[in-house]
Amino acid sequence: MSDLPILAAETDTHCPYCALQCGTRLQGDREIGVKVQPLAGFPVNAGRLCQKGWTAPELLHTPDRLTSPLLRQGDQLVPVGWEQALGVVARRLRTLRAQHGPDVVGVFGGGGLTNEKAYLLGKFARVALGTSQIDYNGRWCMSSAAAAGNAAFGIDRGLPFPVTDLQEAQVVLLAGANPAETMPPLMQHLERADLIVLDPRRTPTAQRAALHLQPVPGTDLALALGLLHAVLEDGPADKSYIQQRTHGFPEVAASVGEWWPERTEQVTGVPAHDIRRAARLLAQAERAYVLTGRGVEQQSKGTDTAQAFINLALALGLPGRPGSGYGCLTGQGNGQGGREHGQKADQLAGYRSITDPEARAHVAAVWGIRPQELPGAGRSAFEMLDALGTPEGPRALLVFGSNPIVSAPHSARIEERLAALDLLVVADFVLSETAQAADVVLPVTQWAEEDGTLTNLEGRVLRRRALLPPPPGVRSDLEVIRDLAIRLGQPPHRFPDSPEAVFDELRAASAGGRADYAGVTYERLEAGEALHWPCPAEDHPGTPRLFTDRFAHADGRARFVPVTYREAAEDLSNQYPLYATTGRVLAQYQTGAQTRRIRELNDAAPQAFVQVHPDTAARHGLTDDTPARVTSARGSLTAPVRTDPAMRLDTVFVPFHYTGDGRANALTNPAIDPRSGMPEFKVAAVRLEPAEEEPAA
Ligand SMILES: Nc1nc2c(c(=O)[nH]1)N[C@H]1C(S)=C(S)[C@@H](COP(=O)(O)OP(=O)(O)OC[C@H]3O[C@@H](n4cnc5c(=O)[nH]c(N)nc54)[C@H](O)[C@@H]3O)O[C@H]1N2
Ligand SMILES: Nc1nc2c(c(=O)[nH]1)N[C@H]1C(S)=C(S)[C@@H](COP(=O)(O)OP(=O)(O)OC[C@H]3O[C@@H](n4cnc5c(=O)[nH]c(N)nc54)[C@H](O)[C@@H]3O)O[C@H]1N2
Ligand code: SF4
Ligand SMILES: [Mo]
Repeated sequence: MSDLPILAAETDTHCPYCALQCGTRLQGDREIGVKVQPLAGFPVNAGRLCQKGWTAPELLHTPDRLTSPLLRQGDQLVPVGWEQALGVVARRLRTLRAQHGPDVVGVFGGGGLTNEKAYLLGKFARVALGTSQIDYNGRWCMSSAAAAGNAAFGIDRGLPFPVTDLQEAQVVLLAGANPAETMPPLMQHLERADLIVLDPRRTPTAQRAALHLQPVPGTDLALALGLLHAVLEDGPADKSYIQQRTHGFPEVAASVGEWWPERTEQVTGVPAHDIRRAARLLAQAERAYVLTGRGVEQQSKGTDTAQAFINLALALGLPGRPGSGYGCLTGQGNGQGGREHGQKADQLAGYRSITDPEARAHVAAVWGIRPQELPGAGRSAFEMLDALGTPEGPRALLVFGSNPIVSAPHSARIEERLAALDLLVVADFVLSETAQAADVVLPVTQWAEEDGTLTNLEGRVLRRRALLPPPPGVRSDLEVIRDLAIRLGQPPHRFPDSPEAVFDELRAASAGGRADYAGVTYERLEAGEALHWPCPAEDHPGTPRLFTDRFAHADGRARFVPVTYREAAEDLSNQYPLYATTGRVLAQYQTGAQTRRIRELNDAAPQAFVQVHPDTAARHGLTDDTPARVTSARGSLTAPVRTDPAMRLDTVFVPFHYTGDGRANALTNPAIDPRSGMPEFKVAAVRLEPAEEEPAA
């Protein structure tokens, strides 16, 4: 036997993937294998897991697990020791910084990182590197709903209520979300409600709906304005709520005046009578929720669209009313916590603004530096990647927890920018497509090998616990960040690598901020307390439900924010006569870096496909399983056709989990939302044609 620490053969933790963070009990070890069960008594998944959760342990044994740092020599990545790898990185970073100043180094984080990692990465960027150039993949995920939520409520927590509250609802509007595939165990909480689903496709979620509205991709803002118009046709639902709890209703009511359902139908393709029916279902329900997902948010007007759905919810008097509310379904494992503690370009821990002098003074004091030493706000995710290797942009990039070669919009452009760098460093546990392009790859621990906390979609702080010791040769992200910081001249005490020590510092840094974790401790979490932030003191019970008495703006009221319709960034043309939209399937997660390595999942969803109406397919000389080429102004993909008579005639859908010929982001438009930095993942103009050759498997 080895001298590795002996760990419990049974551990309660959470799934490595999505923001539902289903509770799991793990049993076993590397020799006998690891088994997973849903954690009894954890109310979020209440005894269920999806196929990805059930098969997650296989990733712990993946044969191509990285266990040694890799260094580029020509076109090869060659195994080297940690000393050499970190020495090369530190030396090159120091030289570049001496030549070009601190902003020459960029950092790209991820919403799957634990709170501790996200916090320490943000501190590392600002303190050890002194760079303003840090952002993360959550910009492509939560940023539109976050910006709209902050404007309306003064705070951004995906769901301001526990998921189990949804069980009380009579009606739930799901705008651009497909939880039957993206969060299957959530569906049990929606069983009693009438669902209204807005989605151009008849998804498994839409199949369960009482009413399915199929808008033209990218027209949801008009649909939300039309729904509000229809609600107001019958008179606002709750005048006293609007008077006592909100500001700005008259302006918003006036702004939807021209959005008659008949006019909305012309723009969105959704029949006026369905718009009125949806409005009535919502207005007549005593308890209802409006929930948004990436379908409406991942647009170049995603923030205004989310804002319009919030305006609708406020006009119905939902936010803060028992058994009712507005929320956005957060995506990545730590999509919530990962957007609170400073890996965002404009942000410091505790959801503080990096441009607010008081916030800078508070965080600088916790970090033992002077506020003037903190850099200002940097570029948003796509803007930073787009600037790599240009005279103005970073010449080195450190990536922790993302695979942008597959996930970034307009991937050909991003590959070109990454290739123009002097130094690309990727920390990962598998050789992702982005790691394959790196100069240095650093092998790190994965979920069941590490401790930490994540914050799920309902703002509940959860403990990730290690079952297994990491394989030899592997370090945690925290250790890597600390090792690099020390090599860059930082005092060791400033970069602890014990998760609990980092969390205690995060608590202090977040204290008094919008996302206040000061009262959350490992001890309380170990004792099984359900702690939702804000939790400002150790004797504070946490806040499962926000907005019951007041919203987070200084005067306690929510804001109606008027928004105006605008079209998608790119219109259809003779050359590109169809809409392409993108999204997810049940059996793959994100860029597939993890789930394409799991046999059962890969068997279930082995490759990209082009989902299209059979008539549209036939018009282009295509039928089921024939290889199709989809081309936009930016690039093409090739994948087999999958016909679906419930598709809109003008729309094709491609999942974004695949690389090579089937990479959906070859097509996507990097036009970004001016309020949030969100790219237009959900609308591109394309043409469809038979592909000459068989697509690669
Ligand atoms: N299986 C699986 N589950 C996941 C993930 C995964 O990769 N795989 N990822 C996790 C993450 S990070 C996230 S962010 C969530 C995302 O969860 P969802 O938001 O549910 O996922 P998407 O499939 O991106 O988009 C939802 C739906 O939007 C529809 N849509 C496309 N264009 C439009 C449009 O213009 N308007 C409207 N109204 N709808 C449109 C798509 O057809 C799709 O069905 O899922 C999480 N869970
Ligand atoms: N066309 C299109 N593009 C999209 C979307 C879409 O709907 N359509 N959705 C967008 C959304 S919502 C999201 S969230 C992004 C996701 O985009 P990405 O974040 O790029 O996707 P992942 O596959 O989750 O990549 C995470 C990588 O980090 C590694 N990893 C996981 N955990 C850790 C960790 O703790 N530490 C380290 N160092 N590495 C880790 C994984 O192995 C993987 O290689 O994609 C976006 N891109
Ligand atoms: S729903 Fe999300 S958290 Fe739950 S098992 Fe599936 S992937 Fe894991
Ligand atoms: Mo996401």
